[in-house]
Amino acid sequence: MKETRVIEIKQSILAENTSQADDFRAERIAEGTYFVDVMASPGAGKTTILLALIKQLREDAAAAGEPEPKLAVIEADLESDVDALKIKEAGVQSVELNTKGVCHVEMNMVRKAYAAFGGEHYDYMFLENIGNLVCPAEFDTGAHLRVMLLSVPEGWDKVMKYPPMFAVADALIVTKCDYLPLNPDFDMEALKTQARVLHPDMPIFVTSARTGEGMPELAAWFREKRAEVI
Ligand SMILES: Nc1nc2c(ncn2[C@@H]2O[C@H](COP(=O)(O)OP(=O)(O)OP(=O)(O)O)[C@@H](O)[C@H]2O)c(=O)[nH]1
Ligand SMILES: [Mg+2]
Repeated sequence: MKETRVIEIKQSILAENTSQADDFRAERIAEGTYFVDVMASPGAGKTTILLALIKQLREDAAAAGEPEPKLAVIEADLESDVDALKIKEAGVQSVELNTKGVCHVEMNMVRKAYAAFGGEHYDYMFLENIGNLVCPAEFDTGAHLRVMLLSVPEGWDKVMKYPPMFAVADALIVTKCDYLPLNPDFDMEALKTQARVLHPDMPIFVTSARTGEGMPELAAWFREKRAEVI
């Protein structure tokens, strides 16, 4: 009988991706671009919270007498350019990254999307990752910060069911909290307890892009995290 050879492809692909991600992080720090990966399930409110955050960052800068922050967004989707157009309408540079069915974003994709900005430097560059609660966890996107959204209509128990995504996140952002009165089953305390099993110090923001609740605190936290490295 012939010998069987087992080749560990997955590990080497992930290791190569992580090494490219480390290079990308360092390059962006050197040019002053803080890169944030926004992850969540489809429809959790990624694009809407990015729009609310853009507004908040601009308002805060104006209130502090600072120049308007330079912002850019990479919009990753399986297909279409709907979200990139929404971001463009807000006057922010955006690139649509169509993965053509691939359920996560890898470094070669991030590089191509970033190159499409033509060498511009930004105060903040955001990635709206593919709407998916499983696959993006495994692929480092070169971001300095990864945040995980969970919307109130999805239910509070997702941390237990999809732990890898929450485990790689630096913060949990509960979205659509204006739906809380309509969803009495949503147990915020149980959600926080579960999140802190994975990350004892996990920052948790309770937000509504619709009402603006939690947006000033979230924007302030992004500024703080950026200031730690840039
Ligand atoms: N009530 C309420 N609705 C929201 C809020 N944020 C988003 N929505 C709505 O939720 C739906 C999905 O929001 P999106 O921002 O498109 O969600 P997404 O995660 O970007 O979706 P995909 O890119 O398709 O994965 C839209 O109808 C939004 O108007 C919120 O804070 N409150
Ligand atoms: Mg979207």
